[in-house]
Amino acid sequence: MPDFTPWPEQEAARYRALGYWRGQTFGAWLRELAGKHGPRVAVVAGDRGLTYTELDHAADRLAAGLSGLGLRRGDRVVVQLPNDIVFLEAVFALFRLGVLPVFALPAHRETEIAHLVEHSDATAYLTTRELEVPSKARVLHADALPYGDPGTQDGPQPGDVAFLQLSGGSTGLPKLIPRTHDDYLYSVRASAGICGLDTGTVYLCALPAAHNFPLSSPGVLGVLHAGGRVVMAPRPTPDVAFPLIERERVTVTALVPPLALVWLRAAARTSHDLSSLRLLQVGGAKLAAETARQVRPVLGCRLQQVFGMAEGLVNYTRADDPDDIVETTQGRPISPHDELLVVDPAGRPVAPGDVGELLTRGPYTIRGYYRDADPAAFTEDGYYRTGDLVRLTPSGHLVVEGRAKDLINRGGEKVSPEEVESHLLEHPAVLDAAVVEVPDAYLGERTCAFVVPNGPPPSAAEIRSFVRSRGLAEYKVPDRVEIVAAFPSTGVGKTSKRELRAALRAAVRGGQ
Ligand code: J2J
Repeated sequence: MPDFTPWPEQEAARYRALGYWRGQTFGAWLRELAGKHGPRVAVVAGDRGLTYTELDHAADRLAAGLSGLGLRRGDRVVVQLPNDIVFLEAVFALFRLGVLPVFALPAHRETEIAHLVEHSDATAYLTTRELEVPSKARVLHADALPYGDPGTQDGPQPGDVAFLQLSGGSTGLPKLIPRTHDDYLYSVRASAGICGLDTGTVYLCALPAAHNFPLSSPGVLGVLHAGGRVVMAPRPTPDVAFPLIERERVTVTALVPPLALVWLRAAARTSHDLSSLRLLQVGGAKLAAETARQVRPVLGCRLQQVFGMAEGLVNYTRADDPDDIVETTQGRPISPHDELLVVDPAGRPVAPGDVGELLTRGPYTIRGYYRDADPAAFTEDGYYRTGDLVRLTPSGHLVVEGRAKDLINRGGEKVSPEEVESHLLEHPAVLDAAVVEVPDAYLGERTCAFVVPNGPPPSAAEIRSFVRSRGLAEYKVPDRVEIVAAFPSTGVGKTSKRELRAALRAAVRGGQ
């Protein structure tokens, strides 16, 4: 079983010839950045900061220390760290060794971490004492990492997988996404260019740094590419973020739509000086046009919509797009070599402007998941089936209209109904379970678990605390629980989620 599905040689050759894949690893890239921007501050967290030179040296010394612990090229390490300097030190140290970070989120708990450790055969779990959950893996604590004397290690190749990112996953458990040095660096460089980053950029990393959006769109890595400064925010809420914007004169940040709403409300009555902000990126879930239109008047900065996915394809609205496009579309692809198809359920292209499922392939979109999990997510000719329903405007911009996949987007946090259902079915009083989304003004969508009891019905609180006790991230705990006698079924006897959603909408309208 190959760990990773390579691009066909012909495509790879083309991406190299185009200068997209430059044959550079992350380790070499950081060395080059240190050469160009050495004394500039690369990252700030709390009252600590590191220059580019210091970050480069820290990565070398930590790589040596980790090598001393026996970590070797090709190994996997689950990394679960808060937004802090150690995140960058650890990730670059692992990159230098050719050890693959598996990017867990701070919200993950023991069930998710156990799955990541097992599925990636991880040799270690690198985390902080605050975030650590019980695990069978060897634990490396962020406050006790070994820094050694740099030696020469047998590093990775640019075409190797650099790390494993997590999929939003419509199947039960998150799938792992293998991204190579070559392909990811291309998306980072191109994103930094599109977003106009330079040495004057000060980026507030408010979302969890390991997520693909704040990591690479253009995110932390894009800012380093431009010689700018990353400011790590321990939390994304205005009480933490606004003072940091004022203190560090932050120019760019990235948020999910619910946070953008919270910021807009708080900014209208803040005493903090937010005037340094030039650009607010919003992505991860659909941004309402009404919210989009408030960004400039309230925050005094430009808006950029970002529609991306850890599997690859990222779309941005551009600085020179008319306001209407920025407010009502989710942008257009990074690369002229991103290939997009909008297809009907039979896989045939829809008429221009019609809604269909988005398929994509290109220079930074994977051709298969780690160890070929879920091959059906790719077409025979290598397109990734995004599961997103979109339409293309005459200007070539994408508008996200819905989903073809069974996934709930809870304000940018992705919840797989199948995963939550599998836990609900473990409850002794549950005969059957179905999880669907409920429209929500703040999060866009919340989750509702419909439960058929097999005896005296359990209470909603009982169901929720049961899911929590299974060691799942809090955002997966159903927001609402409905006990029903039976499920409506489709013609073929499957539970009709469509009817459950309709019942919920009727209940919401009825004020229940
Ligand atoms: C509607 N749906 C969106 C948007 C993502 C940049 C930005 C976001 C992600 C991300 C990312 C959306 N409007 N603006 O990786 O680099 C939904 C789609 C998509 C899924 C991917 C990046 N932006 N989505 O959100 O891997 O359904 O990546 O397929 O977490 O989020 O989720 P994820």
